[in-house]
Amino acid sequence: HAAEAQRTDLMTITRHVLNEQGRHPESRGDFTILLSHIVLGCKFVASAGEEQKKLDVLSNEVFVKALVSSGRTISSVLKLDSDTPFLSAQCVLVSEENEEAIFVDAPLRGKYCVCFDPLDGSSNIDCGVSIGTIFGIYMIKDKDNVTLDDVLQPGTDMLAAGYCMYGSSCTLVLSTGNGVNGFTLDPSLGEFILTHPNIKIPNRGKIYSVNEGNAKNWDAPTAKFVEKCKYPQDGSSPKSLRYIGSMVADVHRTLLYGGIFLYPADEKSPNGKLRVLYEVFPMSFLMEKAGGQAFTGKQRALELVPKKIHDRSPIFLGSYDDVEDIKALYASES
Ligand code: AHM
Ligand code: MG
Repeated sequence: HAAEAQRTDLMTITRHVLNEQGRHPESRGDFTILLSHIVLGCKFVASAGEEQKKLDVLSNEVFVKALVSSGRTISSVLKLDSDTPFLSAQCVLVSEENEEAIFVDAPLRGKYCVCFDPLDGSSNIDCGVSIGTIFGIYMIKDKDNVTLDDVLQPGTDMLAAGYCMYGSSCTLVLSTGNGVNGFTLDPSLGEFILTHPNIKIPNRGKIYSVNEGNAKNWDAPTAKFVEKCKYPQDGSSPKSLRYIGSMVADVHRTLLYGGIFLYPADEKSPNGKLRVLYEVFPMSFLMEKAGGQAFTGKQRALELVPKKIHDRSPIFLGSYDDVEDIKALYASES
């Protein structure tokens, strides 16, 4: 009976977010509508694998349009009573695919900023390896004066973050600030259903994940860390190496199985490769909310304050104790 009850009591992503927002009744419909437009973009990408046009370009168009139009939906509510807290939709959009930030026209403006990578890992598209969408959501500071500073905020100010992985199944992982939950797309329902409630990353893992082809240019702490993964001196077993080269897939495995994902600085790219606003921050937010850590080699990743929307940063994220180890190596270096 219990199993039957569970099978018929479908916890969709919308229902889940509405429940979570229950504690903040003023933001209920608001955030949920914004998220449902992100979810629409994810469903589109999941179903558009056969398109002729470049999938990354197409994905970007779909997300921008879905997000801007969520503003239109809300603006009619806005006009009814501008004093209600239902000032929703997003104001500023930052996409990996757009050089400049997109400011949503004033009449459609709400209070959220969304930073996203519509299709990360796109070099993997043509061989069928998992790729994903990554997003982070902020609140604007002053509705009447929206500037780039609204997105150039430290990751600690993020309200919510998530990713959607297009793989053997389509999985959306989300945190709105308390805990991390995973939802799997049921294609026959067209709904994301809660399948991984309250994800916690193991405190230590058996896997490290890094592009070892860059080893000759690594700094000393990174080199020493990877050496220890292979030849541990404390009697523990060597770690396994897994590297897909698709951040969403590598981070997803790290979150579920534990371990550490590294995209360090190297001589050629002193800031690493990954982008702060829509790669490093959302993934760092999820890791911390799942009980792990995220470190840049200098500081807690979420405390970075980006200067430009496409800034990069080195990143080490994953199991709490594994990240402690790399922190110790950087500390002993300085
Ligand atoms: P992209 O935004 O151009 O797709 O690049 C980001 C991707 C990440 O998904 C992945 O972690 C990383 O690049 C892999 O880089 P590399 O091929 O240098 O190992
Ligand atoms: Mg990317």
